[in-house]
Amino acid sequence: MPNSLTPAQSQSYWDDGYLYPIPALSPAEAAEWRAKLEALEAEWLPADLPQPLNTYKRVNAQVVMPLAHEIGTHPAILDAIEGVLGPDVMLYSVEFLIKEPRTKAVVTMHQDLTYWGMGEIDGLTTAWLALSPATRESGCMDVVRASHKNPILPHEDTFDGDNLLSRGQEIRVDVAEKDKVSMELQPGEISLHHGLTIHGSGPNVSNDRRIGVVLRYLTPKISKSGGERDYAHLARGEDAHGHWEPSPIPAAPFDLAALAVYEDIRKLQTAVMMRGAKKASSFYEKAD
Ligand SMILES: O=C(O)CCC(=O)C(=O)O
Repeated sequence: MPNSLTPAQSQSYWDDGYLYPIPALSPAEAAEWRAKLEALEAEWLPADLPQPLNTYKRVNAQVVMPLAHEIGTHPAILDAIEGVLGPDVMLYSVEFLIKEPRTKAVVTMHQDLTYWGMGEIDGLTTAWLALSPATRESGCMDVVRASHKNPILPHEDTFDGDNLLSRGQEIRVDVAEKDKVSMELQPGEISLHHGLTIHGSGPNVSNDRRIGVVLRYLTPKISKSGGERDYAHLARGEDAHGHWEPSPIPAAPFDLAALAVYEDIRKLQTAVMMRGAKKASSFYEKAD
C-alpha cells in the first residue's frame, strides 16, 4: 500500500516543513540494521580503500554499501516519502550521521539546499531514520517550524572540526532556543524534513552512539540548476525526465565497479558543493 501518510500528515509536512515521528521499521529491524552497520564498520575500517571509510559513510553510501541501498529503498520509508513527493521517487544520497557517546560533534543550523545547486525547490525531502535513540541528550535533530517558507538564507562556512557538515556551514541568523522543535525519535522511527527547513543538532552527551541514517529523495523532474551531471536511483515509479544518471546498485561492499562510479559522483558533487569554499572539508576537496 503506497503512501502511508494520512492527508492530515501530508498537510502538516507542507505547513511546518517537517513531520515526525513516523513509525517505519520495528525496533527489532532497526537493531538488525545497526548490528549490520557496526559489523561493516569493524570489517572495513582497517581496509585500504581509496577514500577513508568515513567518506563513504558520510555521503552517497548507497553506491558502495548494499545495506545503505537496502535502507534507502525500504518500502515502509518509500511509502512515507510518497506521501509528500508523490509516486515517482529517486534516491539521491544515503548518509550515516553518527555521533559517538560523550562527544562534541554538532550540526549547526542550516538549510540543506544551500550548496546543492538545485535552487529553491519543493521536490527534495530528507527522511532521518534513528538506529539508536535520538533524544535531546544524544543530540537529536532540531527544526524551526515553517522555516521552509524562506528562500535560501545567507550561510557562513565555519570549517569547525566538531561540525559534521561539509563546510561547517551555519545560517547567519540566530535561532532562539524557544523556536527549536526537537525531533526525538526511537529506533525504527523516521522524521521527514523539507530541503529549505532550517535545522541542526547539538552534541551527544549520552552513553550510546547516536546513529542517524539520512536518506535524501527527489522527484525526477528536479535537475541541477547549472545542468551539471549527477546521479540518482529511481526507487519508485517512473522517471519521465532523464535528468539523472542511474546510480548503480552495489552487489557487494566496496566492489571495484561501484568505487569507480562513487569517484565520478564525488568529483561531480565536489565541483558544485565546494564552489567558492575557502578550504577543503573532511570529505570533499576544494573545488577548482
Ligand atoms: O543528523 C543530524 O544531526 C543532522 C542531519 C541533517 O543535517 C540532515 O539530515 O539534513
